[in-house]
Amino acid sequence: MQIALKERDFMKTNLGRSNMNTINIRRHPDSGYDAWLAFAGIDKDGTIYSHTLPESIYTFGRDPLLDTARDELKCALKLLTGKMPKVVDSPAKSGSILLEILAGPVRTDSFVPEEEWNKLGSEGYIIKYCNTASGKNLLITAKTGAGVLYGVYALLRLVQCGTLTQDIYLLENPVTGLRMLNHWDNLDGKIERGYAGSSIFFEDNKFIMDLSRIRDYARLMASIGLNAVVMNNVNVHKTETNLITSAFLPKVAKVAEIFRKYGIKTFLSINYCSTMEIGKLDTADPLDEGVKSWWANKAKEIFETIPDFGGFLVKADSEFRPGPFTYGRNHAEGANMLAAALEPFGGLVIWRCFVYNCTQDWRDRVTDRANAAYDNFMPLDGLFADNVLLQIKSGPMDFQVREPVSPLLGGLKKTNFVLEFQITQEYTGQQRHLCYLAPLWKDVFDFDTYRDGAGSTIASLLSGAAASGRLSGITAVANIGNDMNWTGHDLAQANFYCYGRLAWNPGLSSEEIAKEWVIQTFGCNPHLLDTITGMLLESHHIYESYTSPLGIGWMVNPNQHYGPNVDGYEYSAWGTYHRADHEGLGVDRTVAAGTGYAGRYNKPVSELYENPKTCPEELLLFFHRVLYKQKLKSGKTLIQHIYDSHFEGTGKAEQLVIKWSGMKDLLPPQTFERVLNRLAEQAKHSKEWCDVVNSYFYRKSGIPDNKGRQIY
Ligand code: GCW
Repeated sequence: MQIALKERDFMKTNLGRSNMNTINIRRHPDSGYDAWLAFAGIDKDGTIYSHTLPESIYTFGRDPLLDTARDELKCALKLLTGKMPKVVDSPAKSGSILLEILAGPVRTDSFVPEEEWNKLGSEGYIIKYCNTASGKNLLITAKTGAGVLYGVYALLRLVQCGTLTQDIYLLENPVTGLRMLNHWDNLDGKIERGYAGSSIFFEDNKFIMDLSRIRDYARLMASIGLNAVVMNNVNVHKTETNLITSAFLPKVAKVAEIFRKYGIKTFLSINYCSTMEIGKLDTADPLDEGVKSWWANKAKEIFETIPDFGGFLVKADSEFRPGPFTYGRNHAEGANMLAAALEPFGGLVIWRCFVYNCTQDWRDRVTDRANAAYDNFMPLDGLFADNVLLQIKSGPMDFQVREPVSPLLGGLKKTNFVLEFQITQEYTGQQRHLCYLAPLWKDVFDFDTYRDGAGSTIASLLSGAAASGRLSGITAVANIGNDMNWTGHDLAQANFYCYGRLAWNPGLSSEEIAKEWVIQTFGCNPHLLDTITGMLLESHHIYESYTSPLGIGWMVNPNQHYGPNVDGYEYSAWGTYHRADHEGLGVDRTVAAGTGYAGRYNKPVSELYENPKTCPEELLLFFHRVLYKQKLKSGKTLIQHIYDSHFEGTGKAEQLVIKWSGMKDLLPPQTFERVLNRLAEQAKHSKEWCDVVNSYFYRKSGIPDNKGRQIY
């Protein structure tokens, strides 16, 4: 089977290859539905890469996930090459792909020596060629069916990216055991902070009848290594509280069955007050015996219906959700009570740390929302049960375009944690603006917390936990909905994709992930590859430069969080202030004179942030109050930096439209139009941001732009 990768004619390949695979993938040419799993096919001319792939598949071992892996491979190879591979019952001849589960390196004919096998984790895989008595075969070995499945997707990625060579050797393990997506979906079908249509799980207070879309979603998740899902919103309202009752559990089980086929565990968000709302108790006190036994029985009922149920995600005592505080109990007491109920069945409690005072007086300059998660949870370090993980947002505020990394992540030493990102672009343009989030997330993974001395990056804390047998994880709020292309903005699929790739391996670069995604989604035309990759890589910086400056955040319209409103949250109760006046802006979070937040970090990070001279400039206004006339490292004054970055940002947003327009002939027409429309809206809207922010600060400061550009 000759693979030749080349500049693709998308219309031809997509339209020409429908309906011909065993797992019956729906084909929606030019709709974006197939995302990076289009396997759009490979034409004969214009080869930039060529490789001969085995034509048959042989499996060794028994596991439902091995069957999934084989079917995925068959289907993808058929789509890529036009030729259906044979499934054979022995690897007698050369030219097979061997998919094997190797429970132990004991087989005498094993192609994986013991020391290699020992390096494999439970979800890892090895891809290599091996010489059998009868010839050369391509091997994917893992300890589990899940490992083989991830190996198959990795192989397909290599094939498409042109990096599968005859001497390929790839041994990969994920950095952490729990790689999750959180959906903020409500049973009525609405998605809190969703920008791509309605829920794929629920509508009209019921489960959606047609589950095929969930299956296709599970494929997308598994293909990038994700293995856990929470299908309902962390804000668990009245109807959703019933998801753990017999009215809904059988349906949850049906969905869990679909996810299970792709190695994905199902979790539910629960209402902390369930004992009162659906039980008949008059308390939710975690130390009450009645409450404990209610949850123990509930856990039993759930696991009887879904034996591999993952556990509960809990938002408690946060943004008006109930929690243990009502009963004078702390978060450890609340979480441990649930953990005890789930423990006999292997279930987990994932307890969110997004706990802060959302009824703050804006006049109060002592209370600082940035301190809240740290101050609430650090005193409890070491008090949580082994099956509890604290879910910590990546920054101390709330998924702003720029924030420091949460000091709680590098503070806790004796508590399991899950790092939380937000893929859905609540504060980063709501999937109407292009904002590729990999660079932002890379900064988080690479951040050195100094928890155990230099080199204690977030990525290493995660891998260290995994190596020492402790639970750890990464999660993110999903950006998908029932829009045909999943994410509204076609290019926002790159955020879904890069999230999974980074949750598997945070060491990948933003650029290599972007390239992988572009090739698999749009093909490998060099101009297209360079241009789209370039657009993705510059997009976060562009968005940041025309929105809120130097880490201060917010400045958005209240509630919906789209569009500029500099004072939108300035006189509100949510604890998110920029404190601008006629002389300057920024929040003093130093230990010496401010809210003391900088001191929550380990040394030397705390010292770095404490001092405005060493504080990274992109976070300057987060940590310090700065006068408009003060000079930055660039030699510009703060006010001139604000003007310049906003004008530059909006100019670059206009360039994105031009860059995209130049690829009209290389892209499928509807995809081209959809993205063009979004980019045009972004360009227009970036000007709104630019003019509102610049005018605001011009009016506050009275200092004109030294380039004399129009400010209102
Ligand atoms: O940023 C806020 C969002 C809420 C969300 C909350 C959270 C689900 O605006 O919509 O609630 O974060 O993370 O719990």
